[in-house]
Amino acid sequence: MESSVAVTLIGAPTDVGAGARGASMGPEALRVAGLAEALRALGLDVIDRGNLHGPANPWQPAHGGYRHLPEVAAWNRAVHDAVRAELRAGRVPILLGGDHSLAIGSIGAVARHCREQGRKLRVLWLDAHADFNTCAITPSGNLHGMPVAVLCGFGPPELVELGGSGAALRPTEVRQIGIRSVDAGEKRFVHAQRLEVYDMRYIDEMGMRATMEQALAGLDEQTHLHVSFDVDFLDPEIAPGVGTTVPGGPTYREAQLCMEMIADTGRLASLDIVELNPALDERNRTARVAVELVESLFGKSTLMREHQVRRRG
Ligand SMILES: [Mn+2]
Repeated sequence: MESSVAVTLIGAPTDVGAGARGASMGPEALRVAGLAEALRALGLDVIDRGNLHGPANPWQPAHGGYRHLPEVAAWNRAVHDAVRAELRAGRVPILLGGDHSLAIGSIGAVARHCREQGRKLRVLWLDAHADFNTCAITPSGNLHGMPVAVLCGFGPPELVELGGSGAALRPTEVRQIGIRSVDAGEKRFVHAQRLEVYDMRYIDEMGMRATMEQALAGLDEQTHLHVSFDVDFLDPEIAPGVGTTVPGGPTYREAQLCMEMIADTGRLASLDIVELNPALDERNRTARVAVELVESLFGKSTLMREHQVRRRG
């Protein structure tokens, strides 16, 4: 009998990095939708640490190319320390955002942990957007459009060096899936940095199965797999409760297959669930869809699958 997987929920109720207010209510909406109960029903050991604390949203225009940089840095320091503590305790941290700028602290801590443990890292970035802007090319200054660039070393030092000196990630450690909205300057930068992007056209042409086989290729027992799940990855038909809806995303079934194929690897070791915006949702239905997908990410399936039979045997 294998010991059960231990996960920890960490709420980060802020929207300081976003262009719309409301993602600050995301952690509570996920709790109300029954996230902890759903994971416990799968046999996981679940601790909910409640919410982190940080500065209020000052709702100011950009200064020097960034909106709310001191506030975003403060929130990310709190996220970094909380995620790091869970990883050191051997648990799987699940960050409940909050906007996607919080991935800077979360993945910063994961990358640091992997360096210390001599483990490889693979980041799956499920998102409608590449989030690869810098202050020089951003149209808005909103830091939730910049976390991948910051993690790769392109950004202000107070964010780039949050998890130690130097860049947290190499672009080769990232796979982006579901992308369908990239700003003009960002497009050139994604290309220049050779980010591996599986955009919606790729998914349309190849199908989700072949896409995920590519994105998950090369994982081994030494690989820490992190999933950064921006809820706007999903088609707005099934997930209207986000600040930046982009039509033409994965359907419910495509998203389920994506999550199930990640679960099948058995390598998932940390997770972000971000950009859920209850102010724009309809009776919390987007939160419920997110919970259903996270259940699949942790191995819920309709039937006993081959690998589960083998593991239990
Ligand atoms: Mn995002």
